[in-house]
Amino acid sequence: MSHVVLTDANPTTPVRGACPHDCPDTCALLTTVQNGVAIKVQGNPAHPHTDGVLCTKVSRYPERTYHPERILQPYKRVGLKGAGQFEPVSWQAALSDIAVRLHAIAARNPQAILPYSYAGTMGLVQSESMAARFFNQLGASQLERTICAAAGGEGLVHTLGGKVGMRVEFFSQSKLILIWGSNSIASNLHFWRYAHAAKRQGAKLICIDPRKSETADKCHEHIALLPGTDGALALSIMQQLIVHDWLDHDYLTRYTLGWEQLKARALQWPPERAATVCGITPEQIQNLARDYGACAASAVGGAQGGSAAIRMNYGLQRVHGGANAVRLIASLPALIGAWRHRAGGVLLSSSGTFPVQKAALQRPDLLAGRTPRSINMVTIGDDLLRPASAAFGPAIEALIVYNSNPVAVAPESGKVVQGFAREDLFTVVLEHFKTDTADYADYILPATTQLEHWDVHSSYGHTDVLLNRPAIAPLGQAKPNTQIFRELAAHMGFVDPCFKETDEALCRQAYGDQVDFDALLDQGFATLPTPEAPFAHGHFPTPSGRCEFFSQRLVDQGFDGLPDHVPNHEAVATSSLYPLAMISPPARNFLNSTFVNVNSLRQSEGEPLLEIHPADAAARGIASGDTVRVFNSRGSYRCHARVNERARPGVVNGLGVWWRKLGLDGTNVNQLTSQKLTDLGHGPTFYDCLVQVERA
Ligand SMILES: Nc1nc2c(c(=O)[nH]1)N[C@H]1C(S)=C(S)[C@@H](COP(=O)(O)OP(=O)(O)OC[C@H]3O[C@@H](n4cnc5c(=O)[nH]c(N)nc54)[C@H](O)[C@@H]3O)O[C@H]1N2
Ligand SMILES: Nc1nc2c(c(=O)[nH]1)N[C@H]1C(S)=C(S)[C@@H](COP(=O)(O)OP(=O)(O)OC[C@H]3O[C@@H](n4cnc5c(=O)[nH]c(N)nc54)[C@H](O)[C@@H]3O)O[C@H]1N2
Ligand SMILES: [Mo]
Repeated sequence: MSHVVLTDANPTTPVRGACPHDCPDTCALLTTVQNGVAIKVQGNPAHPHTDGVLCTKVSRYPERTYHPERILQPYKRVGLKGAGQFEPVSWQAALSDIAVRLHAIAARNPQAILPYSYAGTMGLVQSESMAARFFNQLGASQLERTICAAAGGEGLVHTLGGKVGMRVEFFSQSKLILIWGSNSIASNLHFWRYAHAAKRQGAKLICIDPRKSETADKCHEHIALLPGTDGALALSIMQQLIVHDWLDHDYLTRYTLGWEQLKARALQWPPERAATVCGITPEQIQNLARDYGACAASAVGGAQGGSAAIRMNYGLQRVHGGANAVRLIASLPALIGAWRHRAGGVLLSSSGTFPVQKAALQRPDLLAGRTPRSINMVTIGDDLLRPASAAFGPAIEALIVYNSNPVAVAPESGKVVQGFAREDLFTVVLEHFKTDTADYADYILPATTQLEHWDVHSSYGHTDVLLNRPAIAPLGQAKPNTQIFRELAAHMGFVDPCFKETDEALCRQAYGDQVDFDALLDQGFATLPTPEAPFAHGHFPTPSGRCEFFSQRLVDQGFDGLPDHVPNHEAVATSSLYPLAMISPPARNFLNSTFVNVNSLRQSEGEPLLEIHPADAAARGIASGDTVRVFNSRGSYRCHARVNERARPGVVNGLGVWWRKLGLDGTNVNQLTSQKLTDLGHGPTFYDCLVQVERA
């Protein structure tokens, strides 16, 4: 293999890597190493999507890696659960004790053991390879990994046939771009660069978001609808396209399924009705539909039409009707034939494009016929508190957490904390830092960062595979997740040879012969061969091969076959006690709860804030800087108010996701969010949450 071993002999050759964070951009990194120390991380200029540019957060990656509070050796709890008191132990002592504890539980019922992980690293190897093998061999409960994208993913699968869509680079050629439920400048910067290029060439940009985000500031128009009303807006756009005949009839006939039924439903949504639901004006809907319809084949009098593109992001599907809203929005391009152009269509996620060899990495065959139950990560609060029952199975007795910080990020943290605080729960946390979750561990095991291990990546915002080489040796006694599970497997007596495979071997297995691994080794990235306009002639990966407005698969599962507007569980104006809707979108300088402890980034964000509209603030005697109490039936949270028009009337924005222990009273916004689920996909409803606010 053509390893570029980075030693002091070639101190100036940067090491090629990949950003591991949960972000659509999956950037190619170049790390400069001197004397074995990573001194700088930059974007790789050779990778077209990264284009040499990183976000502020990731350019601080060395500051995070060499943070004085990095966990660099195993720790064992000495104080009460959650008190955060630990003493150092050796790896040998930690792993043998953990193995003894897990053995004892597994002997009664392995399903009492639950892995809890998400996307702290998106790398295919450090997320679900050795760890998945370990838990499959054990026969532990499976985790339903739903906390981010489950509803939207289902919406795409039942409309387009998969997590597929436009190629992101072609947004630079679009004439109209709807940025829908996405604060791209904060959360998808490298998409924004394409949108901005289109803007410079005269494209119109429209942002659809309850919050006047940094991205809304830079668009030509901003439609500040109420949270969870996107489905109603999409239906009303359709109604307008129909009544004005801004349609591509040829595309509808050839390449879609269920048009007559969808048409009948959409006609029930004139702008006046939708405007009331969405909290906007009928004119805003008419104008939006006119701009979109102007790109239809019939509107421009030819078969081609103009190129209208939609960039959705997951912000709009964290509500009860999230999947239905995504179904409706993903249907729009077919109405006007936008897919005929490479610069038209919709993109929510590209992850379905990647030929990941999941079974090779995760080895479900190790289950050997056992079918353990699945636990939804969104309801971890309730599930940790559930006793054994016939329906639930055994109570959860052990929790192994890696790549996730559930005490901060899971909804209804009051319950989550109560669960983690159980003295009879055995908890192991693999981490870089003493997070809110690590505070509740019995053992904290030190994990390596992306600069210290191998990995291979797909992306959900572009279609390139990236390789990550280690730039530096593991710090202290830290080990890659894979190595920790390899060693734990040995302590458990697991003898399958797959527990001996190296990280480099796993990197090769991730794509098997679907991707030229030597090219990856040479260049650091490889572009998947995908068509420029994937659905110009239908070929949707649905059962019918058409864009499915109507889904027989959903009917078979007992759902409505057609998408509809599904109101929030907690819709505005349905509670006199809690009259305000709260959304909690990401803060620009954090990545979920990652980076909150990096001083330079925390200083940029300041402190946990609640944005509130001047009218809502005045009605409560609240001024900017006041400490406020935000509360509902699930809990109460204190922070400072920022009175401004980033918040629309009736909606407050609690930017997330802060570490609880760095907040004013040791809580964060998730003290208020609920464990209620989405319409499809069992996803979370973080942005479907009513609250009241008062001066504290
Ligand atoms: N800087 C930064 N980047 C990130 C993240 C981060 O935490 N910080 N998180 C990453 C993760 S985990 C993901 S999943 C991706 C995508 O992450 P997303 O969370 O989808 O990120 P945003 O693009 O910020 O989109 C959220 C936007 O949706 C808006 N929104 C909230 N409710 C609604 C609604 O009901 N309708 C509509 N139309 N809009 C709504 C919010 O106000 C916000 O501006 O980004 C990733 N990128
Ligand atoms: N209120 C509210 N809550 C939210 C959201 C919101 O918008 N509002 N967003 C939701 C979304 S979209 C998501 S995706 C989830 C995200 O939730 P999580 O996936 O839990 O994301 P993070 O909070 O970033 O925590 C990841 C942790 O993994 C650790 N880590 C990183 N790399 C490694 C590694 O290689 N090994 C090990 N062992 N650990 C590692 C990091 O140090 C970090 O503490 O949060 C959700 N929660
Ligand atoms: Mo996410």
